[in-house]
Amino acid sequence: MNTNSQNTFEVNFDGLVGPTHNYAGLSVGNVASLKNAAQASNPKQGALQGLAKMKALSDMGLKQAVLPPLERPDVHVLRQLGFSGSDEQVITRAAKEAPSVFAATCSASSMWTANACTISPSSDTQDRKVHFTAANLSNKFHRSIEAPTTSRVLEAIFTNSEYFSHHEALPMGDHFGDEGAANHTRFCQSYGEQGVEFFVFGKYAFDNSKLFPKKYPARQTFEASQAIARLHQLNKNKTVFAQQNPDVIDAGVFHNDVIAVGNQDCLFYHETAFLNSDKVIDDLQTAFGESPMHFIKVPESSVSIFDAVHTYLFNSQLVTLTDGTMAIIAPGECRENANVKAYLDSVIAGDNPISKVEIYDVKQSMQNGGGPACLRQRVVLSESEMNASNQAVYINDALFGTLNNWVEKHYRDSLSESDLADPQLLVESRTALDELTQILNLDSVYPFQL
Ligand code: SUG
Repeated sequence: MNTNSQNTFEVNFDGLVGPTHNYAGLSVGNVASLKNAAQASNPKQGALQGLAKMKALSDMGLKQAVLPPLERPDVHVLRQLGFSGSDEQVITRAAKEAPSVFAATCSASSMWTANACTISPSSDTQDRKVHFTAANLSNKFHRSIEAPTTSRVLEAIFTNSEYFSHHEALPMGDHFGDEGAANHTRFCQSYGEQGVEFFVFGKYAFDNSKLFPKKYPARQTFEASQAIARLHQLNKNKTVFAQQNPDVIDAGVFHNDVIAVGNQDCLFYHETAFLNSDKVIDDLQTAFGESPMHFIKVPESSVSIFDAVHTYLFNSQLVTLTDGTMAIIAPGECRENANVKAYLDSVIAGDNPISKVEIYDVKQSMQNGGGPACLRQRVVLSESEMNASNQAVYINDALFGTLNNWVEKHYRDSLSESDLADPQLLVESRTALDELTQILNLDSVYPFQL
């Protein structure tokens, strides 16, 4: 339990890109995923790109940790679906008889740890514990199979029940579709103080009279967001719910973190992000209290929704640097678009807390619709909570070196659809993950280890 006013940090837990990272076009509503379907991927490059970003943030003096990939192909799920025999036979049969189902069980989508869960820091919760709810990700089959192992991983890192409280994923199904922190932002004065938790949802599941997107699915429901707030024992006056603008979902904004990002007292967002935008901003300021928040509203005339979706400007990380100013950690695509680049230059020059922009190449992930912010889960931890967590996952020079070598040793540098059915890929992945559980001191978290 966090009881005193000790140092409190935001720690970014980035997902390691998994050995089966591939482009299977699995995410309707996610423009990049569909556009790059069937391209060959480079899992090794993807993992190294992610690690380089982690190292860079750690070198900036920020707290950085890593979450492991999940076991793929998911033979356990394929068995549930009626494929039988040895593991090798299960894979071969599934690939032949139900190639689309098989591809879904091979996705390395757990790399986008923003979707892994929703976390509320102890300064926001009534029992003063850090609360975790694994996301059910029920809108996409390939992601709906992530939660059980994600929960085991979170429990292996945040084990001490004196500090940490874990909740099961919400019930499966569209009504309680929950995409984790991709639709959750926390505002605060300093990380250790009670903050405002901001939940953005795509539709009301139990009220068809309300607006909802017409072309693409709304993955997060109001009712799911409310359930998380209840489970995490949040103070009602410090919790704000807002509906995403259905039109932007239909333009490819499948999560709120594709159109808005917040940190401490600052919200950087596109003017079309929310329904009833003015009220949303008022609600946030009221919950935040007297001290004025910084609302950086980006007009369509400066950056169009199209450019926002294609460059992932808002899927940047907004982080507080050691000097107290903020930096935008943006994907390489933002530098390649003249409008977006010019806008970013103007943000740095403007009257706001953002002092610099750092660009990282995470193209392997971007081609599946995952930018810098998708790749990380933010965990606000006090010193004693950090000390009570598994120390082996925190990035330092030694772990960075070990993980780079581990990737070089186990990962392929090209993967196409037909490679996924190669039983040797399963053997390689399991060998890699077995070694990783030792590196990260995780015990047995994967189905093949249980
Ligand atoms: O859920 N892409 C992921 C991208 C998740 C991005 N996360 C956040 N915005 N927080 C998704 O749509 C594509 C997989 C494929 O097509 O192979 C995929 O799952």
